[in-house]
Amino acid sequence: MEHKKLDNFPKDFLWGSASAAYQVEGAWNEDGKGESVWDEFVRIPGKTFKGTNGDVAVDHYHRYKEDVKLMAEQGLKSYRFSIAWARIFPKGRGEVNQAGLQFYIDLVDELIANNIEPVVTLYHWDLPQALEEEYNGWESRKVIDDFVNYATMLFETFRDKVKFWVSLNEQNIFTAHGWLMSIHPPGKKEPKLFYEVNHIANLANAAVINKFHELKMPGKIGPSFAYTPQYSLDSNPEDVLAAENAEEMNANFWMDVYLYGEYPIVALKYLKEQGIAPTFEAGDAELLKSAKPDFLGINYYQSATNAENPLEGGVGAGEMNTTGKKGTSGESGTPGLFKRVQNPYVERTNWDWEIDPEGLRIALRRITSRYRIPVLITENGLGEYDKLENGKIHDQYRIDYLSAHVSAIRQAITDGCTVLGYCTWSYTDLLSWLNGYQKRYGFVYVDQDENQDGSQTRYKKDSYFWYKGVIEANGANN
Ligand code: BGP
Repeated sequence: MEHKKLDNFPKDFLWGSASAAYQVEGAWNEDGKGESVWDEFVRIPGKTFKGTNGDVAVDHYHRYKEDVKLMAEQGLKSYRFSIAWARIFPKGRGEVNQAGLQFYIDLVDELIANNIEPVVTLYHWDLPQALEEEYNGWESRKVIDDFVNYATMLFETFRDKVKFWVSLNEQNIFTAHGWLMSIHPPGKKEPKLFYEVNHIANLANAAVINKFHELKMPGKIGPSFAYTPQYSLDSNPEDVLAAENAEEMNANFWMDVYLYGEYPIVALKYLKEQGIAPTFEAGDAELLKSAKPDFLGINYYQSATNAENPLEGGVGAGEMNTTGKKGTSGESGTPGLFKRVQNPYVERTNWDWEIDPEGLRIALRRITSRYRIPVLITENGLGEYDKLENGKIHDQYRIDYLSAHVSAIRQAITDGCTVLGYCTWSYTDLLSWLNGYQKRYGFVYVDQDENQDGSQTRYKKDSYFWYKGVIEANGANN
């Protein structure tokens, strides 16, 4: 669809940027914080790039004022960050750790004092280790009450200050990486359990959204879904069907539950045939149906292209590129459903992520057509090597990437999509879960590396100044 004239971004559009507690805070055992599953997992040899961990990260816990000052100077309108559950409840529930809570009260106050809208993620993967030990965390339905209890505490604390809440960050990623691919905690490869865990996470998400609405919280809540729109390699009907399979299993399987309260028919039938469908207990269907998110958060990095993958002899799970050596990711797929192939029309990053701004427009369009819900883009960005030279970082490649995505959002808005805001990933450079510090995303460079002994000095990249201009012009100059 081509437009003669583009709509403007809405006046109150949230030009933002994002982070997650484990990736920026450091201070992993300070002020009474309990351990999280990530604090444990990173200590297993071979799990992360060069054994990096978030013990110190980029020291945001101690430098948050400096970071907020940088945001304010840039004119940032919103900052999305997550709260570490184990700072609030070191054992997952029970006594509140006031010192931990105070950190977030101070951060929120600092943001508000600088006219930056806080967007709070309740859960960005750092489950208290105590709950893992007590009942295997997300594998038990007990986690639902504990999650609601933790969230309620935060709702009450921040009722008048925080208007945007993200319930779960990338449920599809933390469950798949944790229980299918064994690359996130708890490091399992058990398909049946994966679908059970994911179902429990769906219930927890629904319960928290309902709680938010029951409490008549002034604001909006929704999950953040890692949406990778699926394409067909070509018009071969077998490949088109493979792309449909991928969209059903990798996208609708989550978004339908969030927004319709039901799993998609085809996906559920398939899982039943395989004997790995989630178990429904009394009340589950009603709970899922009753919860209505106010917006859908999406984290968009790339699209995926699919071809037919035969049941006999087809491609299975592949290796991810966590080294930054282009071309090292293997083929991957599910025999009988789809296999992911390279898109011949788009470039890839050094980590083999496909660069496809149009895919963001397609994502927004599909969501708008299927669900008619406003979208908050909660993550989008380019992970690349950056070079610090005489205090400067000339990251034109990042500007190109972000600029093309901003244009795609404007096109989508003109198409009729409601987009509340755009949070880039990430604000400062930070620890990439599996890729250490060499894969950088920030507007602000941080002197930190895999030896984890950097000075932590912050430097503004060229992209910092570019985004400042975009915000000033409310996207009109992009
Ligand atoms: C998303 C996560 C973020 C962040 C980002 C970049 O999946 O929500 O926490 O890590 O991806 O991914 P990576 O660090 O693997 O490059």
